[in-house]
Amino acid sequence: MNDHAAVKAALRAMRIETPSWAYGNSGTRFKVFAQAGVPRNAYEKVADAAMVHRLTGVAPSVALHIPWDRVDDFADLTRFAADQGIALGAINPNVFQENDYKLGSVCNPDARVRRKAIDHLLECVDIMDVTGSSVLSLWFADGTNYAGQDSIAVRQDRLADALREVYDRLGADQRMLVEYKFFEPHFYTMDVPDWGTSFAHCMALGDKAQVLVDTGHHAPGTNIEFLVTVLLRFGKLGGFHFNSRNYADDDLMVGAADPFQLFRIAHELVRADVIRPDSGVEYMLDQCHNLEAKVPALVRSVLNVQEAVAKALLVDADALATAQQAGDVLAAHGVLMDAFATDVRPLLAELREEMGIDPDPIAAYHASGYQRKIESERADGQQAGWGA
Ligand code: PSV
Ligand code: MN
Ligand code: MN
Repeated sequence: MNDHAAVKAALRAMRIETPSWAYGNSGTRFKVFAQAGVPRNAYEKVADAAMVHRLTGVAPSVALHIPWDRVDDFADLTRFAADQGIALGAINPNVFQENDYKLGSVCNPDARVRRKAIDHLLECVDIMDVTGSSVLSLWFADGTNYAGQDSIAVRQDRLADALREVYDRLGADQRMLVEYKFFEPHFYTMDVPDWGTSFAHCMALGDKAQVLVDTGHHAPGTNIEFLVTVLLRFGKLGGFHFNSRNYADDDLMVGAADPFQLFRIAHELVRADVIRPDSGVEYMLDQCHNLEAKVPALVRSVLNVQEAVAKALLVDADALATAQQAGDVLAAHGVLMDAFATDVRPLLAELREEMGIDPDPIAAYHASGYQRKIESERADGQQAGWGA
């Protein structure tokens, strides 16, 4: 696309959801370095997410993790979010942090534990009914550590049964996105280790079940843009958890480790015309900020996604098709590299001015006094949820 007005219109319409847990304290199993000013509850996480939206103009919703973000009255939290100018987005059930889940949640050999896990998933659909969320984002830590520990086959049956029960409970405008992860916390098998397993279950379930691609959940060397393209082909790409990785599930800022990979993924998304907010593909971040300040890190992450998408929108599709058809390998590759090498920051700054926001959102954050305000108002902020 060479028409800058059309590129800006597409970028203006795009929606990127931030995760509530990224605003809380996080760290590694060695140490959590608490930061001043982090939210003490779900309301303050929503307030921070609203600040990211005010600064970027393209992050109008926040994903919740239950029970990390459990509140007494979700209708009240929904109203609070609306007053702040954002909506509550995907609901992420948590079936991995209780002793009962040691041997798994929906795949656990104990029927009582499976029931408990399924009931939590169903409860999360009840919450969606109140918050108006349309996405149930499922990730299962289930798996085994040793050969023979449990039956791989029977665990798949239990998984299918649980997914079916939850699927049947979904409302007309609700979907379940099934995330996969190739290892961790288990090291012999994960019950949903890859996009193929997720895809197969989603195909068996029906149209309201789709695959969630977390960019940090693949083996090194996996070609993510390839699998994204295949999922799109079958209408099974439900959305993303964006982050970046150098080694495993690092959860670093999206676009930090490998901006070229992000661009290559964005190219396939632009080609399939699914950047639009009504495309059915959800763009969500799933990150934690262990060293850097949280709010500006989320702003930076949103900008990184925008920059990758802007470059992808600038790919000369006609020139690319001509070169591909002619079998001109270098010319085709050159078309992509030209777009990737374009400095899109002036275009994005121009877009922000047109949107009535500061062209430099990070500088605007530092000038806003927001960090000073939250540091003085909030004592003893909440840990994101892991290893608390
Ligand atoms: C698991 O690694 C994951 O990617 C899932 O999306 C969880 O919901 C999230 O991280 C937070 O732990
Ligand atoms: Mn994830
Ligand atoms: Mn993860």
